[in-house]
Amino acid sequence: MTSTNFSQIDVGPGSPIGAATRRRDGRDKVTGTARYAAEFQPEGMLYAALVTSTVPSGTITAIDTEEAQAMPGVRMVLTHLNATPLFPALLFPFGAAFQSLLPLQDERIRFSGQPVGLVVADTFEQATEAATRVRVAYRTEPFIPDGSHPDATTFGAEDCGKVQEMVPDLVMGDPDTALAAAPVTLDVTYSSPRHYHAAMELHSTTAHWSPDGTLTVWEPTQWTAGARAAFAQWFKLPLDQVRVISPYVGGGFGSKGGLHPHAAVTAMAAREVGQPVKLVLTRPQQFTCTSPRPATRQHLRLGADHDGKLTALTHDSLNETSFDDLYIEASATLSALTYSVPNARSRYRFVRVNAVTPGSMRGPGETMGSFALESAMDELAVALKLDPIELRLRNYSDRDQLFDKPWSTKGLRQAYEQGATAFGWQDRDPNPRSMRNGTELIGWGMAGGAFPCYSHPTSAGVRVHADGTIEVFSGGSDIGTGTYTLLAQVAADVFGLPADEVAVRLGDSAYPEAAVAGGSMLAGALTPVTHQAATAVRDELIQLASTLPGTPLHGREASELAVGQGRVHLARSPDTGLRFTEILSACGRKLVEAVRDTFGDISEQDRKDNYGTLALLQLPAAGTHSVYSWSSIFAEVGVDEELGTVRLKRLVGAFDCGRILNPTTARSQLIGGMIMASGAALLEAGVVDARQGRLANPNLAEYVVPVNADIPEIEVLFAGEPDPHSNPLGSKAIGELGMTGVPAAIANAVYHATGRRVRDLPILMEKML
Ligand code: MCN
Ligand code: MOS
Repeated sequence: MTSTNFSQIDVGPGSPIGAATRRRDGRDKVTGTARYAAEFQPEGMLYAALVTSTVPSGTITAIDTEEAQAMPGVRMVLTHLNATPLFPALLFPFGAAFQSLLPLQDERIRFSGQPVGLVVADTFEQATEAATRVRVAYRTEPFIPDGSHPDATTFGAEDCGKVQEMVPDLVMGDPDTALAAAPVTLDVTYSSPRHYHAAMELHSTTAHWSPDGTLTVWEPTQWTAGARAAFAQWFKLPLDQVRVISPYVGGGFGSKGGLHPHAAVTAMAAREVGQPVKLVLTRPQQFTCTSPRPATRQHLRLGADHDGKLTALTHDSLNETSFDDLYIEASATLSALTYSVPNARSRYRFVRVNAVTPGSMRGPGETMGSFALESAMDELAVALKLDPIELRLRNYSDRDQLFDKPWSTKGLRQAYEQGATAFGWQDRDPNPRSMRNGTELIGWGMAGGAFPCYSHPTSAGVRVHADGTIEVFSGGSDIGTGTYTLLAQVAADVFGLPADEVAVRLGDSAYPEAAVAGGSMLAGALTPVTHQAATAVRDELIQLASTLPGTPLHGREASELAVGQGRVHLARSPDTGLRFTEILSACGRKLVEAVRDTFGDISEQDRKDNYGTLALLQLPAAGTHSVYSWSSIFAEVGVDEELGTVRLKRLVGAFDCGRILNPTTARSQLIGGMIMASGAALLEAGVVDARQGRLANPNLAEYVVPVNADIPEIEVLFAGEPDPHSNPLGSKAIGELGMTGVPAAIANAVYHATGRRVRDLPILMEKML
């Protein structure tokens, strides 16, 4: 499939697609009836507690489980001494394992917090207590706590193999020569600490082996097909012997895009003990053994002429990774295409640290990359005494120069305009420290952002039952985004019904496989295929109706018939028709069903296998056009002149995301992203205890995320139009877009308020002194 060999789905004026529709799972969630993965209790279920290493590097020299084993209710203590073999699972994005670490397979310790044992007991309390009695002795070896350690060594793309193909170093023109010749230059470095997803729902695994060797796992996941593949690989099972169930996800933000080692060891325990086992990570374990956004250091050089036209740009991005794996935080990739610049280069380097393998966190790459690029653009605007929007307009790119393709649609100019108007940007005094409110210095800053629109084949099914119920079903996830609501809207469009008359079932690998709710691509992949499946069902109902003798529909051409309000009727005379229930009963059918997938011609096995990998992920410029979402962010901060406290006062975001499928859930996504990114700007930092080589604040008391009192008024504006090249419904990515540009807009506002440029996140009060 290329991004142009589809025809657009016609969305008529009153269609439920695009209508502001409240999230259908909202009530179930706030009343506690939505059942999350950890709330399933298979019969005979036991509880597990994880034992994790207390040293960052070395080997286990002895492990004493005797006391734990003798505790009441304890059924099993698994360590590397009695664990059974696990087989390697393919690593994300080629598979769904986020870490190559196979837990409890040897005595080696790579990071503090690494799983070293699992206690299984009758109750949660017994398991938790017994886990504290497992005594582990270590021989500690030298370790690299973080990238600033003198023994830390950095390395580059040359060693990156397959993963590197995903984000190659990019060069256009001759940036070094152009920089040397540029009349105005900027050479700056930005940095950011480790960021943690801090989802409300803890990671958990509930594993159940049937006597026939089938594994069922309740696991909160953004990708049931990926999770199924990873379990199948760990245990060398055929895909159809694994089922992953995850109807709701209480926040994933990337951390539940793939699986972490604790899931493997829980399933192993369930098999060994012969009963279902549930493990829920503790909050500190969630920090230390799932994969966070790594710390970054980004070096940017900009060259421009006196009018502010960029002549050169280089972006060198460094991120931490683990000793086991190479994780690329792709912060530099978009820098060479965001603005029009003839000479550009982006490049990656890495530093290995003794910490868990990092992973995707909302806007991986784009969030911190846009912090660096959009801060640098602000610094250049200051140096040139240009309005920051004006500088951006002078470098507006009308074409993807990196991949040499036209943009599909680009509403960034409109986004600047709408955002600036809503914010009141024209009243800004450009001089730092020029605006105040009592003891507070007021600052206004802006930034832009872009987010790639990926696509991936996906599938969904639609059924009409004999009782008239209409059901959409797919393995896709709703992680709080609105998938349930969207798919009801889409089916409702096809059947001419209100959206709340459609049932939607998601988050079960037994349903048709879907792409990951990741890379902000699921809505764009799943809504068109659901439309196709619903249309196929509708067409079959029409066809069946026309075969029913003795009815006014008998013998009619499909073009003479239409569907609406649960009926097939004469297109010209809507009162003359048959209910779906009547049609099914007259034909003696239990249901009419269609499943559609967008893989095209591919064998059944290849199709199944490819749902567990992102190897066929289609990049934004894969088709005839380059497809991106765009953002423009405006922030107001107040900085207390005496105390240095920074308060966020106002945020306005204007976004081009193509067709908005549901303005209510889309707005909620964008607000959520903006809030999360303001946490990165002002509050969030994983603090490394360099002496112990471990995270010093693995909890929500000391890893500070924004709460209601930190969040001001946020305004969201839509500046796009349906995109004929993104997918048949013309939507573009939203889920991560709210993150991009926000940290820079806030940092730029802080500069405007105070004259202080903070290049190291978060912007804490001590950096104001
Ligand atoms: N939408 C829309 N119109 C569009 C595109 C999307 O109305 N043109 C709305 C829909 O409500 C859709 C939602 O935005 O359900 C997100 O769609 P999309 O951009 O396709 O993103 P995904 O469905 O792939 O969701 C994943 C994305 C990612 S990658 C992260 S990380 C993230 C995010 O969504 N994590 C989240 N949003 C999150 N929201 C919540 N509540 N929790 C998370 O963990
Ligand atoms: Mo989102 S970080 O791509 O799951």
